[in-house]
Amino acid sequence: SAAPHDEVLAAQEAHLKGLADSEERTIFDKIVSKEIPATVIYEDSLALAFRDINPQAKTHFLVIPKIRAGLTRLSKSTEDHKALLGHLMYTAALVAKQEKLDAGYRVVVNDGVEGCQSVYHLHLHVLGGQQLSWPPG
Ligand code: D5M
Repeated sequence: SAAPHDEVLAAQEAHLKGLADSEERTIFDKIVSKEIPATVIYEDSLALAFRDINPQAKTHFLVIPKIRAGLTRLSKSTEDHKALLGHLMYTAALVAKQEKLDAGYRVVVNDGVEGCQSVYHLHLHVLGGQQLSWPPG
């Protein structure tokens, strides 16, 4: 149905009003706006998926919200973000299927300094296409 989708867009707009001017854009905003190129493998009104420039597995792509909406990092999420976060997780599964990762894959969110986050625009890493090991470092 369109309703949850409209809710997410409304929440994004509300966040943007308060946050757009107070936080710097990142390289991912420039990928969304096509100012810099990326290998985009999926796109809808809320989310974009593209291949990681520095792949850590045979298949490695990122899923991001097109509008950051205050989500510099997962730990900044609020109640208002819940529908968007669900959409991103579902999109990761959808694109993993598109990428034929039928034998399994890993979804990772790095948060902050100790999580080794380098780009402060929320993104889900999806890694697969090979046997992975556990735990990560
Ligand atoms: O991961 C940030 C990820 O973003 C890292 O795996 C590299 C990737 N990256 C950075 N710049 C680009 C461009 N231009 N295209 C594609 N992928 C990119 P983090 O979790 O923040 O450490």
